[in-house]
Amino acid sequence: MYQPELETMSQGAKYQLQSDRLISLVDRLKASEVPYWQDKMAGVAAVKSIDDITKLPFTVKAEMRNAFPYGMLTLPISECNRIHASSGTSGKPTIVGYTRGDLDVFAEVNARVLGCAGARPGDVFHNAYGYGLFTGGLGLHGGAERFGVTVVPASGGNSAFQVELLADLGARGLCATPSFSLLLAERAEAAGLMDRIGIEYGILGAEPWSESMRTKIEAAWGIDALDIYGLSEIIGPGVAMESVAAKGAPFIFDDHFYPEIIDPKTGDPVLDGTQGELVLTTLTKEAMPVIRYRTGDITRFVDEPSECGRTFRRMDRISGRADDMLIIRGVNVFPSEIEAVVLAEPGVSGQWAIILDKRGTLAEMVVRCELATAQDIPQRDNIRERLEKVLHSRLRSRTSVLIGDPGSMPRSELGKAKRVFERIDETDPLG
Ligand code: DLL
Repeated sequence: MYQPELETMSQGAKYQLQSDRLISLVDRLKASEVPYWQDKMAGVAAVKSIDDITKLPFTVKAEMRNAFPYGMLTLPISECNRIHASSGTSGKPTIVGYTRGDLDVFAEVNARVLGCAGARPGDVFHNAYGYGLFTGGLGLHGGAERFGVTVVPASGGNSAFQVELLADLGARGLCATPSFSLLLAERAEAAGLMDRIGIEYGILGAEPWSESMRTKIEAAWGIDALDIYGLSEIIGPGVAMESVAAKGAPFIFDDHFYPEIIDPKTGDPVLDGTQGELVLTTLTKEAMPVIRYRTGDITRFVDEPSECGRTFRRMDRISGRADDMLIIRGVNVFPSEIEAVVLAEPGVSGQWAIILDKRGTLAEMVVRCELATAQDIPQRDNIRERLEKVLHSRLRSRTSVLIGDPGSMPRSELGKAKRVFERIDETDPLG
């Protein structure tokens, strides 16, 4: 554990720390002369404890876009040491500024991430998250240096070269998106390098993934595959992380990022254990704090103690973003739920996609995947029937499954995996 005293803090001490931090944050923001903060805090009373957080206003993504580029900074940009940006799908990205102190917290929480994964000082640690405006590469890089491992700043892409580096440099840890980690496993296998690669843990996130995907990644590499969660608007990676002893429910580092889960329609807190939208408040950010940021990510609290002794609040893995939820003939489903079904089949590989065929009046969903190996070819029809049956019972309507030959699905080397495609004419969106 990187910071045993902080990571196993008693609930009473945590409550006091969170309250003190929220009180000073609100006082600081109320005194700010920045127009965004004056508007935001107008009429907001001082808080007395963390329990008063529900009296504060929410923050939504659109406010960040409107404040482009520096409108939400509490300090002049000259007092920031770095900026990152979140990749917006439309329009301008969101710019996030970090002071020296913010970069310290960024490194600290990511050092905790390495501790959760079972890293040891002196490990060679292969970082395949993109370096640049994206927070993944530099965020884990800072955490890795702070923890005391030797970082290989591989960045994204170039999978054939990356597997050689993994073999030659002796990495014990890997961080990447789950989809890229699986692509690397495929490349390593094809290049005959598996025997020379000794990774033991993977720190995988930045995109939704399922337990079935975890099973595939762990089997392909023989590692512990662990879920890391984060978002640029809050800090980047290192908002939440699973530990080896507590797979299935990541710890939210709630001494820095205070979590709430609300009903996305009413904004009211949901009953503990019920799914809703994750809302986060940064308790310690200097340059660009956010209060009650509506992440759009859907999860629920998991209030179970963990064997590793960490006392952070825990959540379920993120099912997806509220905007990514599909409504198939009136049934709501997240792409990650489809993934869980498809990848539970040992005969299919980890590559899959959903095609929403919009050529007719009612959109049809087609699930596309591929066989894992040539030995699975005789099983193709059986696998298809099994998958269609399970999807039918989940979605209460018929779903077609198309299973291609091994290697027939397109693979992406960079960024986050795209899983949902629309088909509007005769062109196959998967090419
Ligand atoms: O993806 C930061 C990050 C880098 C996290 C490396 C983990 C590892 P953004 O590009 O701003 O930041 O995207 C944030 O990605 O709101 C979620 O919708 C999604 N996301 C991130 N991690 C997970 C995860 C980085 N473990 C957005 N599971 C978030 C599911 C995730 N979704």
